[in-house]
Amino acid sequence: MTLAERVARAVDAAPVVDLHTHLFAPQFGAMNLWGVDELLTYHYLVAETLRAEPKLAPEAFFARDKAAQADLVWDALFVRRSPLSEAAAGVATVLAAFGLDPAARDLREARAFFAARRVEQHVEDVLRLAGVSALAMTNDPTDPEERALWEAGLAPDPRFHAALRLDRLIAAQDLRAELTRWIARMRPRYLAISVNEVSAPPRAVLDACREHDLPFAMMIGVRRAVNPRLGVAGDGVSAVDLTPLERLAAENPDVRFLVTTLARENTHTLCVVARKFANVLPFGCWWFMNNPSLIEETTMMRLEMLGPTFVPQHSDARVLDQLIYKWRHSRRSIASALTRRYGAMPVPPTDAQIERDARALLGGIAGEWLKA
Ligand code: RAT
Ligand code: ZN
Repeated sequence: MTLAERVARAVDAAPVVDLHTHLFAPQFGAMNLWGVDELLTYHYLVAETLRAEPKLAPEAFFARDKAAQADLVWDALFVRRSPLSEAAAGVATVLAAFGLDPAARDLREARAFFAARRVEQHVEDVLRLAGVSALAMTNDPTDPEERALWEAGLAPDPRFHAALRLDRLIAAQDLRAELTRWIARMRPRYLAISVNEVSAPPRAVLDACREHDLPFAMMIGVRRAVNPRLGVAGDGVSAVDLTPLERLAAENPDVRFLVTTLARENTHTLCVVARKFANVLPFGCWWFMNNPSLIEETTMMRLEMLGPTFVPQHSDARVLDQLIYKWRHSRRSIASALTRRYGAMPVPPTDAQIERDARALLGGIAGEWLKA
């Protein structure tokens, strides 16, 4: 077996702990999204469809029901063009994994397949096909639908861990009380926020992290609603100054920070910050970075600068079935970067070494931070 094959085998076998998704455990009912219409109306693909079909006004697209939107996406990106973008290729990978034809002219066969699935079995099959053993959700108590479920005493599948999202909760009048209440109710594994520029969070957030021994996740570099006509597909990116992150890590050595950046230009600086501060854990290739070439490049850079002490990827899946492609594709990029680094060692690694590293990178380190 070649080195590349040995590494691929270990990376494929390593269970994933997925540090950031937008998935919901089956107990959340209709909030748990799956199936071909959900896959095709993923906002990454909506943006690509509206770009490919400039005569289709966003307002006209969003006015249609979900199945009609999915038909439009299928026609624009799969029938009349080849699915070459990462998000489109991902749908093809998922369909093929279920034995469906990614080159079908319409969605009849795929819809019939998903309609015949039982949700409990589907969750098991997807987690197995993706090799995912645990994951973090994104939980926002300001969302009325989600809030009602938590208040009704919902207990999620133990593989689906809560992560308390603060993007909107942070504006609460009595943030301290809200945090106490939702930490008690959700038992989150970390607190999280997405920001454009880094600034110190309110004192109540850092206090809650200390008191409950919870990491604080910062997702840095998003510029919301650059094109508001695209709705959730309309956000952009900018490279940002990470000096405030250094200050935050230095002033709060007892708080652990999970950090991902959206701009490719910020990847290197984040590695340098992490070299200086062991309480900063770089994780994932977020959103516009979640492409095979950038995952490989980013993973190489992180391996060269940090060794195997980071979390190379998270899926950011919004639709359950996406776990299959996000992790199959990411595993390839991670294996390729690892193979190149092992190739630079004077003595080739043993199978046991490769397995140890693959397990740490795919799930071990994330599992420690998530207590999963
Ligand atoms: O990647 C995405 O789906 C984005 O829309 C965002 O949800 C982003 O990942 C976030 O968590 O803010
Ligand atoms: Zn996300």
